[in-house]
Amino acid sequence: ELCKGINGLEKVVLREVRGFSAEVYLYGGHVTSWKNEHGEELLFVSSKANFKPPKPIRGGIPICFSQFSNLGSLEQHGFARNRLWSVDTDPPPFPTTSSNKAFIDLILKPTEEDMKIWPHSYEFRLRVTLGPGGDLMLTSRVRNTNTDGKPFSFTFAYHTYFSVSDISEVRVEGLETLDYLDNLQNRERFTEQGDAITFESEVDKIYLSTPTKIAILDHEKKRTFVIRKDGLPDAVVWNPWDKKAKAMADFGDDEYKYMLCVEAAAIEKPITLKPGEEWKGRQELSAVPSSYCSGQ
Ligand code: TA6
Repeated sequence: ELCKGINGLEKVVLREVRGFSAEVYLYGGHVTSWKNEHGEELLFVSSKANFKPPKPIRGGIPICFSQFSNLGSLEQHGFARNRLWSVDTDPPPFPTTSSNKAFIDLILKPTEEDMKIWPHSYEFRLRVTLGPGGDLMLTSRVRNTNTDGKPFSFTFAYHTYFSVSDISEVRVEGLETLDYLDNLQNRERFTEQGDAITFESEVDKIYLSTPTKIAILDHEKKRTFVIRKDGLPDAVVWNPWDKKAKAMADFGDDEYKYMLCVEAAAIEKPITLKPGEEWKGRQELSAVPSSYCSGQ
């Protein structure tokens, strides 16, 4: 249901029959909570997050559109996460629990102001769905509605912050041996080594042409997050570690220990749409018990 969240910002709460829940703020179209049937929060939101426009919310699933990072002339990660979205009245305006799926449709279109910084007409529809087993699905549809015949290009990421019990006990599987651009080394291209990724220091890598399925194993919780994605060939892995954590005002000094960003993205090859064309990018998150023991 639609209700008031932090600082009076409107949010939609989705509930699933077995007790899973999710929350998405109209500000930023920003998912800030995904809880399992035990009420355990699966996403990370910083205790120092700003829920105050125009600052983006630190955590959850920021929508990076129409520009990832500083790959262009717009503000960092583009404007979508700093805009007020609306409930999309075209499809059913409120969560419809057909076959115990709860979902909400949000929409973002440019204002006159927006057109000054990114001179394109578009319709960005975001559907957030809580599936029968508690899976969280985000589907983005971007349509070029330019009437001047102009195509446009954009880069995109679901900047997902997963909650982990201890970053030094986390492994990521599915990105082995892939090429990546290392943001800590002038985005130069390297090739990942052959086994699962583990974390002992700051990581900021854009993996290219990644598989549709990526797993994040949390040893202590004996839990694996699985990301399944479509239309999003790349994947960013980011942990700020201690120095960068201290440098972020909206992030606790030791919070890097309890989060990991793995971001389904389209970065290396920007998406280009002609007027009338639509792009779809989808990620489906699930949290499953895993018997992973560290060092396996
Ligand atoms: O996705 C990784 C990254 O691009 C990092 O370089 C870091 O800047 C992070 O995003 C957070 O960006 P933000 O603008 O949300 O502080």
